This record gives sequence, structure tokens and C-alpha cells, in this order.
Amino acid sequence: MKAAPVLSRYFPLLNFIILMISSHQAVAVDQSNFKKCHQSAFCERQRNYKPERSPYVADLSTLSVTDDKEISLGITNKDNSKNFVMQLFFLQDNTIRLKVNEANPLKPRFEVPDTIVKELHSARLSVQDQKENNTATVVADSRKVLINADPFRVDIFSEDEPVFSINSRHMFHIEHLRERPTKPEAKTEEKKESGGIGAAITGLFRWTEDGKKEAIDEEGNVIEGGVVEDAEEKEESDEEREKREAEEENEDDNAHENHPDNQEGMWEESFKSHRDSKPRGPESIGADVSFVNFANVYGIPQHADHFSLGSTIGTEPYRLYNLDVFEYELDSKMSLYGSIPFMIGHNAKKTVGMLWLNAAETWIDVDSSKDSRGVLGTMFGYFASQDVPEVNVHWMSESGVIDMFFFLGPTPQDVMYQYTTLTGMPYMPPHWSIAYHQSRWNYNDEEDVKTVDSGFDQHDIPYDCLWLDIEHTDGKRYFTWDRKKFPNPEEMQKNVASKGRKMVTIIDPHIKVDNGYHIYSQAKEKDFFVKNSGRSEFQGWCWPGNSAYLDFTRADVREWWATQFKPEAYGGSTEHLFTWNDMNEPSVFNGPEISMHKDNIHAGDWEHRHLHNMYGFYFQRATAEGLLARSEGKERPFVLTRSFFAGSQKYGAMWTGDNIAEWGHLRYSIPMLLSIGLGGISHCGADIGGFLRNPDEELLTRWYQAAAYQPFMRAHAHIDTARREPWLFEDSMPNIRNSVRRRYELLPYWYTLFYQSHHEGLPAMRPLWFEFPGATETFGAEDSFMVGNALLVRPVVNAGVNSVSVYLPGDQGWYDVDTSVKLPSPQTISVSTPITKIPVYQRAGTIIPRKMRVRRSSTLMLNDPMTLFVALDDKGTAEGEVYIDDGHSTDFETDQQFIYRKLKFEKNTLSSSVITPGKYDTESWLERVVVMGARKPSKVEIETAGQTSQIGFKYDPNKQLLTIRKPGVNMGKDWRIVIS
Ligand code: NBV
Repeated sequence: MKAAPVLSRYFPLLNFIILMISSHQAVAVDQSNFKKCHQSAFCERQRNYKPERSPYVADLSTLSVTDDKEISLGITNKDNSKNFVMQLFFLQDNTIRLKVNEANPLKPRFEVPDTIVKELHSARLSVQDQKENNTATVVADSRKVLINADPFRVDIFSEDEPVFSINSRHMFHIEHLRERPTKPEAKTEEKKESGGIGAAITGLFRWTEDGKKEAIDEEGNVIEGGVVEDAEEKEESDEEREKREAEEENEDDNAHENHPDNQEGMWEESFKSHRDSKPRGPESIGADVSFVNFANVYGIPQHADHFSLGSTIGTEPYRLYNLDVFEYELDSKMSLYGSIPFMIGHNAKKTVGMLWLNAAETWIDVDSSKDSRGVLGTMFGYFASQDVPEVNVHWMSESGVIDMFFFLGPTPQDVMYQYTTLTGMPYMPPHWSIAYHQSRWNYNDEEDVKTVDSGFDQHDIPYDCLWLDIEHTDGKRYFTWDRKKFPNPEEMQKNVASKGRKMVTIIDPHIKVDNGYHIYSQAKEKDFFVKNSGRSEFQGWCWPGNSAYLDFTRADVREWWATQFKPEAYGGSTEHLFTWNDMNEPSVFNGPEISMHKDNIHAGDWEHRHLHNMYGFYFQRATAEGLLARSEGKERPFVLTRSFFAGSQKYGAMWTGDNIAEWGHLRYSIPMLLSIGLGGISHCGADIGGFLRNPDEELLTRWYQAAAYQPFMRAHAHIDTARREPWLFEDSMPNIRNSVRRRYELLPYWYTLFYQSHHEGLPAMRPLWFEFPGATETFGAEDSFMVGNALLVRPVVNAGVNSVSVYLPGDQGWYDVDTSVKLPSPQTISVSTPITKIPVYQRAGTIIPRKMRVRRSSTLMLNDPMTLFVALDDKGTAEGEVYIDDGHSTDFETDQQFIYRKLKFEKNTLSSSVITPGKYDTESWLERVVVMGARKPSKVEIETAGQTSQIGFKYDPNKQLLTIRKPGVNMGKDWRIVIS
């Protein structure tokens, strides 16, 4: 660091970088680097768009139905006579799509590609009535859409109850594409050229509503044909003429500036030292959507905010614009690294969702205040009382078309299935990746890697993957190694892999501008980089210094990128090496808001503004395709991404970026991960310990305890922090080890949950209401969560806390996983939480598979036996599932190489039966069954393959705990255990 003052003279951004890496002092986010709504011209315009009555009117006489499946309808904005086309589709799985585009846009408007995985089938619909041409009702199965013509409004009904209303608050607004008004030339020349006729003579004109210029006389009358017959005949002195010309010029300038199509921020905009040229002018879109009869909405990650979305009235709207926000703040609606414009509404009876499919900068106002209620209730006449809750949401995007999907549920599970059927099911993670990861910026060299790797063995702590950050490269040239520190990377990886472990290297999207760097020179030759507004290669600053950015929106660029992961291309890599994609918002140190200029150019001549929120999504996709291709499609990829968009769940895992070693950041990891999970990304996590600054031992221990029950479990730390491998904390190490070992025991359950994510779109980590939809007490809960449907976890997230209160929902009770003691529910209990304990409960009526013999890595546990934890409900029943495969290949998909079974306890019998038949053979067998809430048996028998034999058991009458020893049956086979 000593050379910094000298060097910073040569490297203008070194100061910035030094600031980034010497961050242990408490500094909050630099707000001034990021826009507020009023600094984003379109947000200001859309937010202020509040007509008393919407000027948008649907012309029902234009309503047409194609193939009984698609409705189209003309809409006009009466204020400017612009025409729009609305399309309405009733899709499979209780999904409705509503699209509105300009009828004749000056240029095509951007429509988000590559997010929807397949065209969903349409259901047959019928148009039922068109009362006096002011409303039309479209019906398909239990869905109904009511279109109101004047003003334009769309109401969506599910099972005869209104759930969404669009434009009932009159904020629907599309800025049509237009020509830029040209500034009139100086009068003298105009006069000469025009020969002194028409508008130039009086110098007066006005703009028509559709943007045309009309000549007018002094009285304001339109001059037909723009000609004033006798204007030239007047004699005037030189002085008079000069005065008149000056006045005319002034009026022209004013008219030009006051022109409705030429408002400030429409054709260019500046933020700090950056100018955005906005060549297409204004093209923003906005719409209000009311969630009718809902008081709580969730989702639209990523924000470091509460789980149930709060009102933004009088403050900043939620923002979705992928950014690298250093030292991000909590309880904030600022954008972070990723954006998923998907929102869920939940009430005690119903869950619904909506996707605002747009990849441009987006702001969202949420108003759930009491004042805003009642309007819809009375409007529909559906609710007797006016006090029907509503959440009124106002979506505003800088560009694109209105493209909204409504998912009508009605259960939380249905909504997630509907959303992920459209945007893609979450990827199936390789087994090792759901275990524990050890990372830091940076593990310095091969010796360091070796020491850390063996440190885990010495201290009997399992881990599955060791990570290398940017310092492992040759000068931040990704796909290369600093050969002084890593002379034999293949050998290093093989050594780590000899214990079933993997390694990950970081690969960022900024490419060092260096003709000697193969990635840069090849990509340059192929013309693969994003262009600046002047259409030459865009270069910005990032870790390697001057960098170019690949245009991952192009399929050919992604294909080429994918080839770089082949072992022959990526020297020093082996099959044990996987990938981490960071800085993919993209982060550009000297760019506006630390990102890319919006007027940069991508394939198809689209500007960066149109697709900004998808850059990271495409980068992760290209990387995942590369890892898949390197094994010829045989091995599952693992790619961790920082930036993401709707659909990123298909390509890998995400983490919450640069959090801080503070209790608040541990606390907010819960609402943040719950929101991400509802956004479809099941495999998500937060850096254990906090990335920036140094956690004390209590915080670090509590963080491990919480993260053991969060989907992606990785410890990571900033380069400037003290080392924090678990054994460096002598007192806390046993607790940390215990947390990691707990995670390993539970991996069979986690793996089954990830399979359920992959098949049904269910998040592994869920809000309580997901499982207990009617439990209103849980709607605001963000201190506890469910892992799957069976475990309730209430981490300790505050310093010095000796007890916490836990709300146990449902009426079947819960079993403390540490003591097997049953607790009745619903109730709130106070639980004592010494540093050794966080409250975790198994729900009565569930079965959880575990592997109790923890080894050095999860891979080594593949064939180990399982223990089933059966938690009986009041009826003496329980059920669960178990999914097993080889843990790494794609054979489970291509060749049905899996086991997927139902475990059921009823009528004193525990049985295992097939859910989906698969071909995988496992060596894993049933080692033990623990039945909680059991009565004392006289004998226990096992039946398998037509044979019955008696087996041993132990019974604890105080706890009603039955332990059945060594059933010994194969986990992939049919069997029954009968208790008499
Ligand atoms: O690559 C260095 C870090 C990384 O460790 C961290 O996890 C990322 O979120 N990276 C950001 C860039 C520098 C941050 C100050």
C-alpha cells in the first residue's frame, strides 16, 4: 500500500480501488454515487403522472379474438391521439398475460428476450358481454378479465373474486417514440431561405398534440398552409427589424424548450460527470396494479429491506437497476446487484403473483396505506365493507413494452410453479455445492491452500469447496494463473479433490485491454465487445485497469465464451474446478453509478439501457453453458453469480454480495434470502461472518448457526480483514464445527429440497406463511423461516441474547430437534439460547432423512447410511420424501438415474414407496429410525422383498421417543416397518 500515493498519479482510479480495499472503517454507502428517483428523468415524469382520469381509452369495437385464444384491442391516449395495441392471453397453469405496445412505433421497442423458457399453451377463452360498448368480459375456466373502455381499466378475477386491477389509479402511461424536435435555425437565414413566407414571417408557431409544428398568427390563429399573405408588405426600420428578430429568436428558443417533446432529461441527461445521450428520446412506461384484498406483498429482489414490502409514499420507490453498491445500507429501497421484477401477494385464503417483464431501469412505488383502500371494493361492489385491503403498486420502467404476467395461484406453491414454469425451473445443484464452502479474498498461494485444506481435517470440520478470488490470476486476466503463487494448479486441485472436494476460481466479465491477453485479442478480432455511443469498443475501468466488456447478449459471444472453459483453453483447470461470476452488474469503476453507460450499444443496435438488468444473467448463462460443454453435457455446472434477473435460477446459485460483519447484516440475510427464494433462485446465501470488517466471535458463531440452515453456505472475507478460518477462534471453534456438522447431517433433506426446487420451483428456504398460509401472525415474520416444509428455524441475530421468542404456527405441534420434546402449537414460546443453541423445530407430521456419520466432505458420504426422523402428528401420521442420485452428473435427467421415494408413517407402519420410477442404484441403507411422539411397541418388524424379520428398538417413555435400530434395508427399495 506504500506505493499508492505515487502510483495513484499514474492510475487515476487507484484511489478508488484503495478505498474499496481498505474498508474496515465504518463508512456507509456513498449515496451520492447512486440516483434517486428525481435524478432519473423518466422516474420523475412517471411518478408525477397523475391525471384525475386516465386519458387512455379502449375501443371495444376493435376487440378481436384469434383462434379463441388471444384477444387484441386498440387503445388510444386521448391527450395526444396516440394508438396502442393490447393483447391478452389466458395461459396454462392459471397464468394471464397482458401486453401493450405502441400500434405503430417509430422504431421497434425492446421486448425482453431469453427469459421465458417456453411459450405456454393458451386456454380457450370466450368474450361474454360488451355492455353498451363500455365493458367486455373475457372468461376462461375459473378466470375472468373485465375490460373497461373509458377510462381504460383491466380487472382480473380468480374464482369470481377480483385479485388485480390495472389502471384503476389512472397511472397507466406509455411515452410514445418520437422525433426529436429540431431547434429552429437563426431567423436571418431562415428568412433568406424561406423567402419570407409562412411561419417564418410572424415567427410564431405552436406544437400540435402529435408533435407537429403549426404556423400561427399574432392572434394565435392557425395559418392555413403556413402562409401569411401580406406580412412582407410592412416597412420597418433597421432598429425595429433587429428588435423584432431578437424577439422572434427568443420566442423560438422558448417554444423549443417548452415543447412537450423536448423536456429536460428527455433527449439527454447527466448524472455527476456522466452524460447520457438518449438518442431515442423518451420511451418510458408505467402502470398501476392493485393487489385487491391483499395487505401484504413480497418479492422484487434485490433490496436490503424488510420481507413484507413497505410503503414508499413520501420516500423513495423501490429501485431495480443492477449496481455494485459498496457498503450497502440496510432498510433501504436502493437497488443492489440483481433485479427480479416479480411480486407476490398473499392473504389468508389466496396467493397471487405478477411479473413485470422488463430489463430496463425500473422503479416501483408501493402503497398499502389505509387511505388508499376501499376504492376498488366499492368499485366492484364485491365487498360489503369499504375496508378491503389493497396494495397499490406503480411500476415504472425507462423503456420497453408493457408486458405483465399474472399468476393466480391460488396457493404459494402454485404461484411458484406457475412463475418457474414460465421463467425456468431452478438448476439442480451438484451435491457438493449445497455443502459448506470456504472462501476468502484471497487464499494466497498453493501453500496457503494446502494449509487451509488440511486445517479442516485436523479440526474435524467438513468442507466441500475452496475458493480463489481475483489475486490468483496473472494481473486480473481471468482464465490465467499467477504462476509464482500457483505454479501447479492442476496438482493443487487434484490434491484437494482427493478428499472429494472441489475448487472454484473467480471469472469476472471485464476483460483487460491487452493485445497479449488471449481472451482480449480473440474477442477483439471477432468484434465481440460492447460498443460505446460512438460505436467503437467501450472501455471502462475495473480490477485489471482499462477493460473491455463482452456483449453476452449475443449468442455467438456466449458460445465462444463457453469454449474458454475447455481444459485445453483454460490452462491449469481440471474437472474439479468450478466458477464464480462477480462484478457482472456490470461494475465499471469510472462509469455512471459505477456501471455501464446506458447509451452503449449491444447486438441488434439495442442500447445498454434496454437490457441493463440482464447483463449479469447472460454472463452467468454463458459460463454455465461453458462448464456444461467442457464435460460434453455430462457434468452439472456450478456457477455462483452476484448479478441476476428473472430466470437466473436456471444457471446456478447467487449470493448477497458485500455484506458487513455487523449484526444487522446477519438479521437482514433472512428477509433478503426469503425474497430471493420467492424470486425463483432457490440456491442463495450470504457471506458467513460478513464480507467487510471483522466479526467478533459471537457474531461469527451466530452467523454459522444461521447459515447452516440457509441454502448456499459459504464463509468469505475481504482481503483486508483478519484471517477467520474456524480454528483461529479457539473458544468458538466447537460451536462452529457443530453448525457445519449439522449442515452435513441434514444434506439428504437439503438435496431432496433442491430436487423439489428443480421440479416444482419451490424455494428451499421459505417464509412461514408458505407452509401455513392462514397464519396471519406470520405474514410479517422475518426472524424465522422454514427449510422445506418440515423445519422451522429461528436463528439468533442479536448480540448478547440469552433467549428469543418463537412463534410456532399450525395446530399439530413441533419437536425441538435438540431434545425431541414436543411443543404444542399455535403458540409463542420463549426459548433459552446459550451460544450453543439456535431454536430449530421439526413439524409434527413430517419425516426428515439425515446422514449422521459426518466425513471430511459430502462426496465421501455418498453411500453412507441414513437415519429417518419421523415426527408424528396428532393422528399418529407423518410423511416426507427422499431424493438420491450420483450427486454430480446429468444422468438423473438424461437417463432417469435417480431415486425419488415417498416415506410414509400411518397405522403404525413406516413405508417407502416410489414417487417417480428411476434407474439409480444406491448403496445407502437405512441405519436407524427415530419416531417422535410414538407409543411403546411390543415388537418391531421389517418387511422387504417378501421377507419379514424382527428388529431391535429402544423406547424413552418420558419423551415418547422410539429408536428403531438397524433396519438395514436399501434406501432405494420398497420396504415397510411395522410397529406392534
Ligand atoms: O473479487 C473481490 C471481491 C469479492 O471478494 C467479493 O465477494 C465481491 O462481492 N469483489 C466483490 C470485488 C471487490 C469488492 C470490494
